[in-house]
Amino acid sequence: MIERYPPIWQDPMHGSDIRHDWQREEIAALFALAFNDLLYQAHGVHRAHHHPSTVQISTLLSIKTGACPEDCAYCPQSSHYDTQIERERLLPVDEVVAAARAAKRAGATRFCMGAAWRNPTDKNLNKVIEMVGAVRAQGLETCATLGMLNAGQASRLAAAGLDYYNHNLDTSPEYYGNVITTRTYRERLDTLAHVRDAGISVCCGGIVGMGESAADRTGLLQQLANLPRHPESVPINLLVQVEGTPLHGTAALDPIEFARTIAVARILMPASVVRLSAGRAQMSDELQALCFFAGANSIFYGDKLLTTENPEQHADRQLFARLGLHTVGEGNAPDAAA
Ligand code: SAM
Ligand code: DTB
Ligand code: SF4
Repeated sequence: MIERYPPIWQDPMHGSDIRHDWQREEIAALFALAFNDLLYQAHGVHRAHHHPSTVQISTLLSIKTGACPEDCAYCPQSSHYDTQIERERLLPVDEVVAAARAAKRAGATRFCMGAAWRNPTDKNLNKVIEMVGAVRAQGLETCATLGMLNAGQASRLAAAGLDYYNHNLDTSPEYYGNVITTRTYRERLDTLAHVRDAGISVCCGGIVGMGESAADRTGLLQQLANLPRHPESVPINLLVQVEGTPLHGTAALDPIEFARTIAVARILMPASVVRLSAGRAQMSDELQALCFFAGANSIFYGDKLLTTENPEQHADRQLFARLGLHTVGEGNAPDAAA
């Protein structure tokens, strides 16, 4: 097995290990490696493409919360389920700018605006475009996650200067129907193609711990790695179980399997930034440290994700200090040392 996967990071042509033809069997074989072999390989790939101790941090803001018409079985914001979410209409631009400023002061380099929409209306998009301009003016990278986009909407966001668009595949094509019935996998791929064609950087990943099989985790990573271009940013979310959602009560994923998922994502998409995304509040520091070693080099930073809890900023700063991790752009932010 090890012979089949030579240490590709030793290749001086780094670009040559970027592949888009990963077969399921190959990916399953990576998952099946002895843990130490897998982590060694993943960490080698990581070092060949990224600074090993630098982590990019993004801050999320829910700009429109709850009452979403989609039925994503994991999501507290779906109107199909009875959860304790306080609905909110689209936030005014000045509130978004205030949150972006605070995120920048705290050391974030990217600000990600999320809306509980199936897709934005053109009127809503005008508002988001205003927000993108105002957030950029604060000196932050911008990201938005607004649901499905058509080609025209993606072009408008690109023209507004949006840096990243987040749209996840969530799981394997085979498991997808168990989780979402109101939008197809094909529609997700179409949105991703529009975002890519518009010249916006793609942020695309998925969720594990939803009761999917190991084969489904393999299938998700295969879909991501075999996109025409790898997403620049790959968020790997661990399901945050929210009471009232159908997935509440799902058997927890083995943390070692989670670390394996990060490691395999790193090997398949060597140059992408892999984000250790939702679920960190439920993880031990040790698991997070393992994930950073396995190739994760980005997190969501700030005490809230969209509607659920994320670790406190000071806890993350302490963890970074204990691990000797530095953040992208560190030193530019007044509060970064706090
Ligand atoms: N409504 C838009 C959409 O779904 O494309 C944008 C916002 S949506 C909340 C963004 C992503 O958050 C989802 O695709 C899903 O991957 C992730 N997410 C939502 N709820 C989650 C949960 N409970 N645990 C982990 N990830 C979650
Ligand atoms: C992503 O992959 N994870 C983020 C972001 N993209 C938008 C969202 C996580 C949401 C977790 C549940 C919540 O806080 O509502
Ligand atoms: Fe709506 Fe997005 Fe939640 Fe699905 S994940 S219910 S589309 S907010």
